[in-house]
Amino acid sequence: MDYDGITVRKDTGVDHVAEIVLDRPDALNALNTAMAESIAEACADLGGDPGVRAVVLSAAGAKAFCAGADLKERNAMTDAQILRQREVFRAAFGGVRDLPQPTVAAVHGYALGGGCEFAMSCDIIVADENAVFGLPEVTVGLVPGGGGTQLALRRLGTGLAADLILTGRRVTIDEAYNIGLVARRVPAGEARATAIEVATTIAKNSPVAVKAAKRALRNGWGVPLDPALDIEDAAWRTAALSADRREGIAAFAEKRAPRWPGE
Ligand code: CO8
Repeated sequence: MDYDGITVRKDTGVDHVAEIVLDRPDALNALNTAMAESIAEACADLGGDPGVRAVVLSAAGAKAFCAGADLKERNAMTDAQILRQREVFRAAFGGVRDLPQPTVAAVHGYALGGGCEFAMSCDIIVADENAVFGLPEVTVGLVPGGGGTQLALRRLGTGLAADLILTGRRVTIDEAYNIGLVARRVPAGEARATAIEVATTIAKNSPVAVKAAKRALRNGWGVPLDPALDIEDAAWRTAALSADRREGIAAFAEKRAPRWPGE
């Protein structure tokens, strides 16, 4: 498929691991309309591909993961155009968030505004020592709109989410790691390789179980305990009644690697 502003790889060199690369390095991978359309299309394709078991979201260039929405493109837009663009952007962020397979963000350099929201839309964030996160939307008259207010609340809690979103301040890797925004902190230049490793580990597990566990993690947050445990129970039943579960236990008993049917 022809994509604009991103590169999509199904041949990462690792079985079952695909990669979406934000690929406008001259603009610090800022998100424009064409790129957002491409991200939504790529997610629809990868999400429906049974050969893909984990997706890495990485970025080209040395300086940034993504510097947010393309403010130059927006500068020339009317209100009506901005509203139309919003729907395209929502589809892009929703596409990443709603991928049924686990997603791993590989962050280096700036992850600001929409860039931070893309990272938070992934299940796991790997970031290098030079990563800088922030939700500076209020400094340009906006509110985070790629899921940022709600994802920050869920990941960080009300106090920290308010601090970051209302001040628009930047967060260096030390703080990002300490507050749990970043799951794995790695030396400069190693975020992508580590994210691929994480995705590789995930892709070796039962695809049915991994997707069901992701659904439970995502849908149980903020739900009272008893209905949340029902969500976990539904995930458990999906896995327990699957061919993957039968294969997983047989492989354990026969002391061999499982060959997942994926159903
Ligand atoms: N849009 C367009 N171009 C950008 C952007 C951007 N967001 N950020 C950087 N660039 C361009 C610069 O204009 C520059 O281009 P040129 O060389 O042609 O002038 C090039 O990238 C390099 O940037 P700088 O020279 O500025 O590099 P610095 O190292 O000096 O600074 C920064 C890097 C700190 C990242 C700085 O560029 C910056 O502050 N950028 C803007 C960051 C920002 O405010 N982002 C938030 C935007 S709002 C947003 O993301 C809302 C998303 C909502 C989406 C959800 C809708 C549903």
